Amino acid sequence: MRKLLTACAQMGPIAKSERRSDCIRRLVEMMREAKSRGCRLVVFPEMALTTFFPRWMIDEEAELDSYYETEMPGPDTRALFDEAARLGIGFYLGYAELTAQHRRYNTSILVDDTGRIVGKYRKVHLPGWAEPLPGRTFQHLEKRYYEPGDLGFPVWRTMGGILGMAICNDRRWPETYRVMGLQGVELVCLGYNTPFGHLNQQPMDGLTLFHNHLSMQAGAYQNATWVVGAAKCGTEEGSTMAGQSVIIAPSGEIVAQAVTVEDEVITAACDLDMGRIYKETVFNFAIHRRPEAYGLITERAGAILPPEENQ
Ligand code: ING
Repeated sequence: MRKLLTACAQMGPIAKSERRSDCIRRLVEMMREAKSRGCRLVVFPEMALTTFFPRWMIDEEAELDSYYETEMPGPDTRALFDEAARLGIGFYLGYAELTAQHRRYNTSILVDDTGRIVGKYRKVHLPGWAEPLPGRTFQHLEKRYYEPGDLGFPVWRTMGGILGMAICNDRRWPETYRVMGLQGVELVCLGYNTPFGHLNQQPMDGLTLFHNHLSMQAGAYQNATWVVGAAKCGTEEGSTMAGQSVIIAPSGEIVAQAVTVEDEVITAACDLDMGRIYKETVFNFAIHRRPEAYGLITERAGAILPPEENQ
């Protein structure tokens, strides 16, 4: 039994005025709490260093750039890496990345318990829109401020298991987990910032929390993997975001769940061998999957309807 003691560190709101060093202090405090409970890995949210800036139309490029990291670790985040190495705990961290080529990505990294960056992931599925919608209090401009990820969905052997990463909206797409499942993933780290009222549509908006867990529980079960979902939540600059951070077993069962909308650490002893029985039976991909029947999944992006009746 390969137990990976894992923490999911939910964050409450990050104010626009909050400095990176303030966020790092909060992350370090939760990292220490995770270590005090014996954890070897802690998962932080998506965009854990700044407020969720895609809720606004930002015209000034200098202001927009101020939300991105141009180096990782950088002057502020170095303290998080140093503390992780001192404590001997690995972590997943979500942040806005600005590359030397001036490309913008919604990014996460996986750092092992020696403080080494093991892997990087860039969010593939960008929700929302590129131009501000009239009449909305809050926008959702990730398609304006980020490019789709260009790294695919890799997995890495680290901390005694096979770990993968995803970010927020990725969790709603079965392809995300399946590509990692086809690489034998055993634990998916995933941060999210999920505002209520994303579409101003009822009953959909009222089902935000249900759809949050439904997406992750389905992904976990259908790929026999642990899923650790860390929210940034609460009312941030007037926008209220979903919490209910969660640690989900390969069975699809929730084994730990946050109960506040503040900084909160939840933990579980993740047996990385728990998925084996599913991978050898119900979800034995090699003997049950029929790729020859799945062509449309990669051949087309949008649905193409069948011809009208009686044609
Ligand atoms: N946020 C949201 C998410 O996928 C959203 C966008 C909210 C989509 C509610 C659908 C419903 O959780 C990010 N950052 O992707």
